[in-house]
Amino acid sequence: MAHGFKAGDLRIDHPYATPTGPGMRTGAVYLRGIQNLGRQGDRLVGASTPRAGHVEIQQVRLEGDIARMHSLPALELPAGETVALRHNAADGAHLMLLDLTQPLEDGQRFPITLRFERAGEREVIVWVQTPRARGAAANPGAHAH
Ligand SMILES: [Cu+2]
Repeated sequence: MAHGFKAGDLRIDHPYATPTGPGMRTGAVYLRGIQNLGRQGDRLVGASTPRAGHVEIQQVRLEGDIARMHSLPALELPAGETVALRHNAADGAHLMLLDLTQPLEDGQRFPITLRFERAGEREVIVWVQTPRARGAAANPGAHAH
């Protein structure tokens, strides 16, 4: 099961989030992919959701053995390419939800508004789901910040 959205030339495939534990103040939203079918590049420049105080675009970078998250001003979406934001990518990007209003629970759905430089704003629905297989276990503590 998957869901998707359109915003101009962009195809936004399956926004999802992993459940958070009680008391956790941060969560992460991922996307199976953002495909840019246009002839010009676009950029994801921000996001907001009623479930969090604010949202940062973050990129994981490996520094030695340690995965650190860096805030990005924007995520490039080159023309003709698909950019994935997967929970199990070693160097992946994601949308970090800061100051969560309440824990993200398996099965919940909530809106997030994505802001693109060219395609404008688009509200999409995030599905909270426990990753299949060993996704979460393969990357323990990735969002312990
Ligand atoms: Cu993060």
